[in-house]
Amino acid sequence: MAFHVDRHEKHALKLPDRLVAAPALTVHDAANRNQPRRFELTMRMMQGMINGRRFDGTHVADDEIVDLNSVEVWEFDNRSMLPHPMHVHGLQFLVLQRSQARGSMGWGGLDEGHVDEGWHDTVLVMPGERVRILLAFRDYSGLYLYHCHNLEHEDNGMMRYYKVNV
Ligand SMILES: [Cu+2]
Repeated sequence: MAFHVDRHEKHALKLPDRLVAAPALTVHDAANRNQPRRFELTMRMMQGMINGRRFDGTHVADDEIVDLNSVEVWEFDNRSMLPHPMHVHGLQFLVLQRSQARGSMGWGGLDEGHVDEGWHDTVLVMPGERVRILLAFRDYSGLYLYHCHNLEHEDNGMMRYYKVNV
């Protein structure tokens, strides 16, 4: 494809002096800060599972229902031999903590390259690792997906809905 530019356009766009303030959120806002909602990530014959379940349309299990206007800590526990970039729809979250529950399984050192500051919509959970995140379910109720963003894994079942209840 070739582009032929035949006129010059001016624009009056300007960056704002101040960006939107990020909403303050700390682990103390979470009612379950000492008992995270847990999600075990497992693989069996390349079939991905979250808490032993595979994708099941819009069906949500009891432990996949949260309350509107609540703040929660979730923990992804990777019990498989593969990394899982876990993506949560409908919001952005903070990464609180990583721990190597079952050793680094050979990837030790890579963890120093993880950038956990700031707002995320996806967090990489390495094999044997537990990662805790902080989520605020504000503004919107309804059904939202959460899943591994590795195409082979999400297409093989490692995707579920969670529900924000009014
Ligand atoms: Cu995965």
